[in-house]
Amino acid sequence: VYTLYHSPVSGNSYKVLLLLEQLEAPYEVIEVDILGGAARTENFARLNAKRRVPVLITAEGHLLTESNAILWYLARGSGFLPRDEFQQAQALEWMFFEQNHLESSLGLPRLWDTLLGQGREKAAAIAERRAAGVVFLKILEEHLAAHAFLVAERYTIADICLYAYTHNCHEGGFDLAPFPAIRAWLARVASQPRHVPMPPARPAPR
Ligand SMILES: N[C@@H](CCC(=O)N[C@@H](CS)C(=O)NCC(=O)O)C(=O)O
Repeated sequence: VYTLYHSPVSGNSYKVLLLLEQLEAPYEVIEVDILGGAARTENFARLNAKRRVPVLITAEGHLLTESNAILWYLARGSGFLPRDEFQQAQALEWMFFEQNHLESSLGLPRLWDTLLGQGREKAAAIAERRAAGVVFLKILEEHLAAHAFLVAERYTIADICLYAYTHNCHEGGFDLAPFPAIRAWLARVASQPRHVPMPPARPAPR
């Protein structure tokens, strides 16, 4: 049985939960109230010095952080990771793009503006992330206009990874209307067997 330290507002946590569900793997969840600061405590730092979720504990008691490393570990030997080594590298290519570019531009306006209600204090940073995010959405749109899925023409952990912060980017003020290929791909991902939705962001009281 896996143990997942998880937050329902965290897209990085959601990736792992979604794959565990789709693998039909046995797991238990320990919920961490990250908006209340529960990941920043000394107690939590003893578990993960980076003070972040997700954290996965394997049945053998090994601990793994970094959502995309966890996806990779869990997907080995399953249909969610391509067998072909070049396609594996292509999956990583998208997953690094997600961590370097997509997560921080699509995800942070949702966190700052909607979840934390810091839209006024962080207005300049949010505008900057939104502008950057549109550039990255265009890159994704161009690829998905020619491919049903990100890699290998089928659903893999690369799709799970990029879905996490793309499907809810409207909660951070993005408009996906100009991106029909992304919208069609989001629907394809959401219709995969054993898909579980991520709870919508509850706006912070202003
Ligand atoms: N690169 C890490 C990022 C993890 C991360 O940023 N986690 C956020 C939630 S999505 C977190 O735990 N934040 C807690 C905090 O800021 O106090 C991953 O992919 O797992």
